[in-house]
Amino acid sequence: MKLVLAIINNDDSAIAASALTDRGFFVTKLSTTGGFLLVGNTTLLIGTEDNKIEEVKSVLKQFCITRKQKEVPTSSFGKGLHYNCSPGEVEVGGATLFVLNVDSYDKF
Ligand code: 2BA
Repeated sequence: MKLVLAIINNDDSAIAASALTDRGFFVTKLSTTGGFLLVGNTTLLIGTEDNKIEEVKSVLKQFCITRKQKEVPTSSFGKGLHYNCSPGEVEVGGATLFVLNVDSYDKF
């Protein structure tokens, strides 16, 4: 059993979660914030069997698009952190995936 943590763009989250649930995966959606841009993104938690990990990756590859995103140096939470940086653009994935081993999995 594995737990996939997939950090994806908010705009892709509904279609990606829906594609996963259509294929029988169980998905939890968390609202998260990237530490660099300090803007909202989405983290999906997907608990699944080892032999299904490639299918999860393939679905996320299909529905999560790489974008250019502007740095916002005056975002309220991050105000001051990038004070000396001029605003620029960064490429934001697609999806960033962590695949963790699960010691135990129960539902009561
Ligand atoms: P953010 O931290 O807001 O990062 C947004 C984008 O800014 C990144 O896109 C990358 O292009 C750039 N970036 C991030 N940290 C940087 C740094 N220290 N120096 C230079 N450029 C940097 P992605 O790599 O596609 O990451 C998208 C989001 O996925 C990140 O949002 C963060 O929430 C998460 N993430 C990515 N890698 C991670 C990691 N190793 N650990 C935890 N979260 C990660």
